[in-house]
Amino acid sequence: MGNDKIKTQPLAFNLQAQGEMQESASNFYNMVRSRRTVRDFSNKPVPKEIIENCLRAAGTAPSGANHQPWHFVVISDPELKHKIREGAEEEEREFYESRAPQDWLDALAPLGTDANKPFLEIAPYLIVIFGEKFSFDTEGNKLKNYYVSESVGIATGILITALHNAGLASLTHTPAPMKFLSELVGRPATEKPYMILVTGYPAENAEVPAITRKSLEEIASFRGDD
Ligand code: IYR
Repeated sequence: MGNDKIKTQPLAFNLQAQGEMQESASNFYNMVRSRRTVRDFSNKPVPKEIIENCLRAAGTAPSGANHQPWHFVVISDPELKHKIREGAEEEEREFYESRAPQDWLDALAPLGTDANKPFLEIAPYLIVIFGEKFSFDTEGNKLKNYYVSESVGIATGILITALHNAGLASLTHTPAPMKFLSELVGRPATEKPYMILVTGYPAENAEVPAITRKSLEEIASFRGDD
């Protein structure tokens, strides 16, 4: 079980000419740089097929030992969204009123966030993302997963990018603790809630904080002569 070396096949690699590579890199940067986290959503419906394809994209992420330790629960049911909002706001009230240290509250002040999360009911879809601490093989044996948070983080990054590319806005929402989500959406204790990705169209005239991104020089260092 599980010890056979996997068969290999030729890599299907799209080798691009240098000019084409430069254009690809620049086009992709221009596409992702226009993404902004949105907190003000429209209730305009989104075709489910778009979400499905974005999830397929997320599912291509690399993962520890290729165990693909993620699960996405896509919620459009108004009643369930209402319950998630109630659960999240309860946690958030505690966070903002007592749990958060002052430095954290100060860091959040420019974003203007508070314990009210109306977007959890307004946005057409809440994607609740879980990391699987264990998987099961085809015979039902428990398999330990590796680098779960890294793997789920990469998959979530691809999902956020895929949604943006498809013309949708998203918001990473992490009420803490998130245990209430497992019970509400009926996932087993072997899975840890990772975050809620709220998605849909932005509200008309939605505003976002006027923030900037660090420059390349600030985020990267190069060692070498080239
Ligand atoms: N989870 C809280 C607080 C919060 C924390 C961080 I770090 C943010 O970047 C934004 C919010 C909330 O959702 O309000």
